[in-house]
Amino acid sequence: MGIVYARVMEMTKYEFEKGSEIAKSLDTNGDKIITDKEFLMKERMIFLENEDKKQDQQRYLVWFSALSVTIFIVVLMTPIIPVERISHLSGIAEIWVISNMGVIGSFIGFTQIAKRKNMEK
Ligand SMILES: [Ca+2]
Repeated sequence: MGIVYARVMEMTKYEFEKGSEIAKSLDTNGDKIITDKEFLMKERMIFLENEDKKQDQQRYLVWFSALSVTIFIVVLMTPIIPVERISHLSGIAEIWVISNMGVIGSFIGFTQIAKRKNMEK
C-alpha cells in the first residue's frame, strides 16, 4: 500500500525549473508549493487587469467621440468654413454626429447594464 501511494505521489509531482520567475510569481505565500487556489487567483488577477485595460480603452474611445463631435460642430460654426461648404459637408456631418452619439449612448447603456448585473450578484 505504501509503495503504491509513493508511486502515485511520484507520478503527480511536478517541478518548475530553477529560478523560474513564473513559479515565483505564482507562489504568493512563498511556501514553494503552488496550489490550485494560487494558480486560479493569478488567473483571476490577469483577467481583472485585462478587463481594467479594456474599460480604459472604451473610456478613451468615448472621450474621443465626444470631443471630436464637439470640435467638429464648433469648427463648423466659425467663419473658417464658408457657408457654401457647409451644405456640402452636411451629409458627412450628420453621419459623423449621429454615429458618435451612438458610440456614447451605447457606452452609457452598456455601463448601466453592467452595473445592474454587478448589483444583482
Ligand atoms: Ca504557495
